[in-house]
Amino acid sequence: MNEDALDELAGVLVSATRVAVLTGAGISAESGIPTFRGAQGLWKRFRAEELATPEAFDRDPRLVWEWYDWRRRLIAEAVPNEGHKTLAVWQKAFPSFSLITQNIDGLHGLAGSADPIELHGNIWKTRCPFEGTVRENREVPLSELPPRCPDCGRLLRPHVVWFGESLDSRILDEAFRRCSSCQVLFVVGTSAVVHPAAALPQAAAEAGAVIVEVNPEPTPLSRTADFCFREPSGRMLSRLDRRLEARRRSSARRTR
Ligand code: BJW
Repeated sequence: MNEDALDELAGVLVSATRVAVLTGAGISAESGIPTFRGAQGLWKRFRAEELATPEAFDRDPRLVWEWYDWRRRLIAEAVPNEGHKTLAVWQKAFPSFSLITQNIDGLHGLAGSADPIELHGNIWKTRCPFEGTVRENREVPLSELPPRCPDCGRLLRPHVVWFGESLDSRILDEAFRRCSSCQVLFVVGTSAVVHPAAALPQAAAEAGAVIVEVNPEPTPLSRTADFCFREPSGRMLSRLDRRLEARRRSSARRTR
């Protein structure tokens, strides 16, 4: 399945020094976490505007927190898959490696990736909207719904980015910087429709990076990607890693 393309890509990677990866919900699908769009996606069962906007939270914070509490339970039972694990290994395999994720599930960190750039926040953190304090909270299920700030007693919110909210500008600038300076950008398991994250591959392409899409389904990015692998990311990334290792071993033998 696409063996020639896999080989060609391994050849590109063997001499690459700056590699970046943008991940989306699809990379966690093989860990049992539902994606947002598509036939089985969360947005088929739930309305985004009732759960993932600041207006929804102002209207009914309890409902929004119940939804996040349910998702925290699902995520707490999940473990990183081959895709997360391969990317954690790649952190040490390239002189410069950047992992940028739209996911809030924390599975990249659990797999061993150090400091992934989390564009949309993290479900295991709460934020006091009044004081701005961000705290880790791993309680499953939450004992208080909706939870309150231990300092000021007002309602806490999940530390995530909802529709209509701006992303943290320092985090977003860093993501654009990494994408604009990499040689190869992997775009893994994202429908590539949510902005501004969806603009990152464009920035990388304009700066001359090789764009690699890993997604069983086509996306708006597919037309411009240099490589498209239509398979689950856990399988594809571990296959590519084995191919890359084989290449590295054979070039090490040749230089001995
Ligand atoms: C597999 C697989 C396997 C399956 N292996 N793959 C410019 C143009 C148009 C609109 C806008 C724009 N700028 C801003 C907007 C508005 C909006 C937006 O982009 N809307 C679009 C939907 C049209 N953006 C915003 O509001 C952003 N804010 C912002 O820009 O502020 C300034 C501003 C505001 C308003 C107007 C203008 C400017 C904020 C976006 C925040 C997104 N938040 C969410 C929820 C986070 C918290 C939570 O999880 O509860 O983030 S929404 C949801 O979508 C979540 C995800 O991170 C994000 C992206 O989804 P993702 O990861 O791509 O998942 P899916 O499900 O879409 O795709 C999964 C893919 O995996 C599929 O393709 C499958 O095929 C694949 N797959 N199995 C590999 N095994």
